[in-house]
This record gives sequence, structure tokens and C-alpha cells, in this order.
Amino acid sequence: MSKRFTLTAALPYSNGPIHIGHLAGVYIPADIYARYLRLLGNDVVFICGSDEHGVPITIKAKKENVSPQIIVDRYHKIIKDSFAEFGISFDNYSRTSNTIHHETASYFFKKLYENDKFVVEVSDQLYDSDAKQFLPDRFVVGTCPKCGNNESYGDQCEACGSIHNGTDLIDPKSVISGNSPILKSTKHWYLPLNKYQKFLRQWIGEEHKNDWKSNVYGQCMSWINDDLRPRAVTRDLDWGIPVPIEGEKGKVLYVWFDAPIGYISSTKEWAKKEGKDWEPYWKDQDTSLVHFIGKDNIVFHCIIFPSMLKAEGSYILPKNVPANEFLNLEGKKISTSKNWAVWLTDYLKDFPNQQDVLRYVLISTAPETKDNDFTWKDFQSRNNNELVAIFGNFVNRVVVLTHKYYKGHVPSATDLKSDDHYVLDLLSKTPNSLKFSLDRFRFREANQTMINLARSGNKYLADQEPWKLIKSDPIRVQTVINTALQIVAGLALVSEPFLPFTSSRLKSMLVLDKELSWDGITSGDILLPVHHRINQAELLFNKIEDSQIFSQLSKLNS
Ligand code: B3M
Ligand code: ZN
Repeated sequence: MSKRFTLTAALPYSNGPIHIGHLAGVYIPADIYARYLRLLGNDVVFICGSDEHGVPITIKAKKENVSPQIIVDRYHKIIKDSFAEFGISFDNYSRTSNTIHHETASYFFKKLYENDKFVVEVSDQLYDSDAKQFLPDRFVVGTCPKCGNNESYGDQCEACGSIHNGTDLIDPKSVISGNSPILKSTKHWYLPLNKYQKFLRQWIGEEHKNDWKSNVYGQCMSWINDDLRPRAVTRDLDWGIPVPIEGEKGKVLYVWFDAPIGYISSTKEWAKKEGKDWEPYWKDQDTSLVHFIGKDNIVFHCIIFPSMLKAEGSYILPKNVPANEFLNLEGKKISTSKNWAVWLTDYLKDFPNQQDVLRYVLISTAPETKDNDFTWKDFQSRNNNELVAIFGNFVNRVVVLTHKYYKGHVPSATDLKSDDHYVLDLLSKTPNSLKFSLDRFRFREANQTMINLARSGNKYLADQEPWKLIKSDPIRVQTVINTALQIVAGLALVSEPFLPFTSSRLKSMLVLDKELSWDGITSGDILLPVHHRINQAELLFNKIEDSQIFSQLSKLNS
């Protein structure tokens, strides 16, 4: 029975290109889940967009001596194109500098303001007397009061994930002038998170103790059991959504107040384009809302945004927030500023049309429960030993033999033996084991199930040795090739969420019926009927040479 899902993927800051850490941590898992749910016939809206406010963008604009709009226009296009090139199948990719978002976020803020959900406070905040501006968020760095990380930002520490106010930092320094800031009084509006402690303890602590990932649940409970303090949702900045209160000038909404509302405005934009009603996707209790994020965004998606939604009162809350940990690169933390990253734009220049290789390797090593490491050596060996030697080799041999022995027509199967039943039985069980893993956001496990089907097909073919039997027992060879073709067809269907480009090429190679489904595999339907004609074989994957890996490593270290 079809269900409704609203899936969101963290809105990337529009101040730089996307790298493999973003793909591994957020966007490939989200895309696999969206494709999987659609395959089962669910009503899915998969939402994202560029996060275009916030201090990182203004810092980059200052550095380049251009306006923030120039920065976001440049990177919004680069990011949107990268996601499209890697088959990240958003239903809408919007941007928070557009009008529909400014209207949606302003309306949301005003509703909370008019219903007295904020606390107004005049307090001393960090101010740079040289730059003549306040220093919110990433305009200041200092030592985290919780973990001692000396590169903590004013609003959050990326090392331990904790959130705080700039005045909590030890030995703060202005990012603009490098000076120690002074304190200056200013008025802001605060969301009193302390008032939502009881709700959060029940909603997360009780309702989600068994279905949220332990790394997410653990972080949330440590905050909920700590003292949740009122959190400023406005800033003294000129880039962002102006605070919609009469007479209040020079203040904007805090980026982490407006950005999650970007999921709602992107859904509204999509619904308008599709002639649909957006509200059921955000207000119907039967809708499952799932946020895909990295671990540094847990507090914003599990504590702050749900408290905002609760305060507003008409929205559903996320069913799950399967945050991933971080991906490292060659043993070191990926760093945009140190250019220690593999940028998607560069990858495609060096490995054209090999998006699925990167998708496969990043899912195989995804940091689902702990930080993990991407190495180019591992990238090469997984491509050569798994995609080329197992998946590609199996498909190629079956298709070539079908043309060699039967001019590309599916031969008939008679008198199936135990080996045939074994591999066909494995095929029929594959969709349900994929569902079991994917419903629990275990993407690495599901990916293993998918490649294991190819591995079993490859072993079956090698064990049966049809090329040796063709003279002595041609009837047996017909059965073997028919059976192997069913496995190849099943592979085309079950690989779609993981390897969408390969799946599509394989479906056209097999001239596969578009109506075929995972349910058909489970019920043992014939996927390729006798006499059906398939197209010629084409190589799905290419071997990656040592020289290619060597040049990546030297580029990284240059
Ligand atoms: N723009 C990206 C990050 O913190 C941040 C996510 C917003 S999701 C609403 O990496
Ligand atoms: Zn910290």
C-alpha cells in the first residue's frame, strides 16, 4: 500500500563545491532511500536546495570583495549541476535566497512572534570595534567551553557538535580583524528551548529510543539531559532574511532558524510546479518525514527545528533523522580551506561517466556508525575486484554467450537442477533482504546484498561452465543461460537505487520490460521470457590503472 514520504537532504552552503564527504554522509544515502521508496510505488517528495544565508557566505564575499549574491549565484549552479550529474534524484532543488523562502520563513517567524513563543532579551554580545560590527557565529573563533577545541565557532563547535553563544567561547578572536572582541549591548529574539525539554524527552527519549540510530539518539539525549538554554534566532547582520518586525532594522533571522524552513519552501515551490498541495507533505500525520544530514547538524534537526515546529503547532515532526558520521580522506579530515578534498567536478573530469563507481565505493565505506576513511587504493580495488571482476564480468559473459549460442534470444529452461534452484531462490529473496536493510537505513548492508547477487550469479556461471558443455549437453546449457539471464535481469532491477546509471544501461542492454518490479522478483516471475531478444553486450565498468590512482594522490598532495 502506497505511503507518503517527505525526504530532506541537508541544504549545502552555497559557498563552495560539493566533495565526496557530502556525498557519502548525506546525499547518496538519501538518494538510495528515495529511489527505493519510489520503486515500491510510494508517494515520495525528495527535497533539497542551497543554503544561501549565514556567515560563511559573507566571509567568502568579503575575501573576494564581491557581494554575497555573487557568491551564492556562482555556487548554487555548480552544486545543483553536480547533484544532477551524480544522479541525486531530488524532486526539487531550491535556494534560500529566493522569494518563496523569504516569504515562508518570515511568515513562520511572525507566527511564533505573534503567539509569544519568543523571549526578547537585550544582552552584551561580541563586537569588533575595528570592523564596527557584531561577531555572530563564524565571525568569531575561540576555545570550545565543552571540549577545548580551539577552532570552535561562535554558535557551534564542529568537534563535539555542541551549540553555545559566542560569549561562551574562551579567548574569542574576531575572524575579521583578529582582535579580541569587546562586548556591546544588543536586542535579540530567543527560542526558549528549555520550555521544550519535557516535550523532547518524551518525543525522542521515549518514542524514538528504539528506531533512531544510536549515534543520533545518544547525542540528542546528552543535550536533553543537559540544560537546554534559550537560543537566539536573530542576528546583527545585513545578509539574510530581515527580521519581520516593524521598526527593527539591521537584523536578520539566524541562518539555522531559516535554513530548515527551506525544506518547507522548497516543497511549496515543487508543489506549485506540479500543481499539487504541499500541506499533506508537511502537515498530514500519515506522512513520514525523514531528514538526511551529517552528525554536525543533529542538534539543529533533532532539537531546534522540532521545537520550532512544535511551537508553530501545525506541522508533523521527523519520523527519523539517520545522520551519518564523517568521511576522512587518506587518513585526514576533509578540509575545504586546505583543499584536502575530492571535488565532484574534478572527479568527473578524471573519471568521465563513472559516477556509479564513486557511488558504489562511497556506500561500501559509508560512515554510518563511525567516521570512515576514503583511500584511492580502496577506490581502485573495489572498482577492479568487485565492479569489473564480479558485476561487469558476470553480465558480460552471460550476454556474450546468449548472442554466441542463441543470436541474442533467451533460450528455454528445462529440468532445473539444485544449483539452478539455489541461485533463483537467492534472487527471489533479495528484494526482501534489501527492504529489511533499507527500512533501517543500513545502506552499506543493502549494497552488500546487491553485489552478493552478482557474486552468486558469477559463481553459478563459473561452476556450470556452459562453454565446456555446449557440445556434449546443449540442452543443459540452454537452462544455465536462461537461469543466468534471470539473475542478470534481477540485478538490473535491484541495483537501481545504488547504481542508477549502470541499472539503466543494463535495462536497455536487456530490453527489460519497464513494468517489472521488485515484487515480481519476490514472487519468482520470469523476468526475461523465452525468445525475448537482448541487445549486444557493452562493458559496464573499466579497470582503473595504478597510474590513475598515482595522479590522484599527487594532485591531492600538490
Ligand atoms: N547549510 C550545511 C552544514 O552545516 C548546512 C545545512 C542546513 S540544512 C537545513 O554543513
Ligand atoms: Zn567542542
